[in-house]
Amino acid sequence: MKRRTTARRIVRFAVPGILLAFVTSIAVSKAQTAAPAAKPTKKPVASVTVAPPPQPVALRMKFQDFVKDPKRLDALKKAVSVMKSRSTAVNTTADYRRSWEYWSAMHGFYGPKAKAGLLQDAIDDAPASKKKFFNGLRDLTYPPTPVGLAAKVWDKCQHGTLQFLTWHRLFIYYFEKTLQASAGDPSLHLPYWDYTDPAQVQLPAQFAQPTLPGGAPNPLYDVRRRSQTVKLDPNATNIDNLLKKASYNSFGPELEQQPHGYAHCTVGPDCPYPLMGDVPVAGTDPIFWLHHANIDRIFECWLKLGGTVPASLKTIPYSFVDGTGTLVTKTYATLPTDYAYDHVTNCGRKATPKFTPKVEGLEAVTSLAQVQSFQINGVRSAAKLPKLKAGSATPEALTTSGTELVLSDITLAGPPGVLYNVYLSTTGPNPRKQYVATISFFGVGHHAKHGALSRNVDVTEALNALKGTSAQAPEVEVEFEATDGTEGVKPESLEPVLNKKAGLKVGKIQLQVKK
Ligand SMILES: [Cu+2]
Repeated sequence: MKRRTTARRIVRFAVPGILLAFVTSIAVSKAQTAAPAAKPTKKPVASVTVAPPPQPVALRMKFQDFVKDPKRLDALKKAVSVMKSRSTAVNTTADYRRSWEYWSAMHGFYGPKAKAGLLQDAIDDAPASKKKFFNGLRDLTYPPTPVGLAAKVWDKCQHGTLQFLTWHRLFIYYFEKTLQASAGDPSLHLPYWDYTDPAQVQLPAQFAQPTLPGGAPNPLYDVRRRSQTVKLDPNATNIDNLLKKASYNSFGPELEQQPHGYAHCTVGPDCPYPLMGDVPVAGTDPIFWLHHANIDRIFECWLKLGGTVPASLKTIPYSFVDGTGTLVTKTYATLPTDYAYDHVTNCGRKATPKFTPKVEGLEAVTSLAQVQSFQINGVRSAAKLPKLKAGSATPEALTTSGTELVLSDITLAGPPGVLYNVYLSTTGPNPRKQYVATISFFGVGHHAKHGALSRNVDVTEALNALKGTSAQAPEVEVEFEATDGTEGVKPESLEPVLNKKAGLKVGKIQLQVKK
């Protein structure tokens, strides 16, 4: 752990590669010259333990910086291409364990023994317009040998649990090892798609072209997306409020829902449909890995602000295969780190203050207003909240951090066919509204009887904006507007894709303030 921290600190002060190499070489040469200079002792010791020289740390870069060196992009393409070509290898070989299909299966798969069940059942459940997105997929079975290996590593993605961030950190680490081995380039590190930057919300062009300039198929391309020019909504990818969350138990699930789940469903073509919108096959789209590298980077940003991982999560063993196709088992605490992200400070659009980590459940919460059992019907619904409670908490709630909108026990009987933007708005003449969140349904599944999602969004700034110069707390509504995830979509335009039988219900809508 200590070495990791030191290495990252070096990176923070010496981001340019040459300077970094220079600093590292100084560190190494100091270590080498320090040994002979040590005072001779009268009693010679049998062996001297010399600390290993610091490992050079390579960067996981923003994609737009990564591509500035065409060699890096070529290495990524080569790795993906080699891994994809191994998907047809005999399934008992090390090559198959280093294949694209095998790595996607670690996240999830379809097949007789899969959590997701059979591919055909999912196709049968899908509306006609979504069936083509299953093209090219197949049911998988566990390779018979090495005995038990695949059962240890397949179908293991953690969604909807507190292990979401820790498991995926290890998952992309060993994926990166496989990329490096496949490209024959140990300097290759996963770039990340930083859609939190409003200038980078569009699917990177390098993933959108079916063929390479020479005419060969582009390994980064896949036809099974909402579109090849899909643009995330910059409102939905703003992580400023997310980064304020001071406890892991509220940060992790919120990050998982948004931007993580939101981006899955928007690249989609929708949830739960392949590739990105469907957990069992999401890892089949090359953009999945750059998306998850970004989620892991946001996690790192939050750790740098003061966030901490609960001790109980640090020692859970997870199994993967390494770059040679050999089983490896590690925990969050024992994961070796030979990379760093290029940007892990000032990750929000506005400066985010450092915080003291908090343990969820120990903070006193005051309810300001609540509505029980609200049905989201059609493309627009609004839940009028009772007048915000008078009392000492209210003015404080609207001016300091810690006012939250909690949407708990969100349930649904089937996929809604849309996502929902959530706004806080004033009522009466000249209503004003503020965007606060997007609800999406990644991981809810094809046979969802019960979604059991919940959201907890910091709305301090939104409420302040609605309050304006008024001394009074405004009366507010919570509005739900259907969206396909992209910016500026008219909810009414989504009537044709809306599933009227989705039965989407929010068990409780509550505005609350933490003291
Ligand atoms: Cu994901």
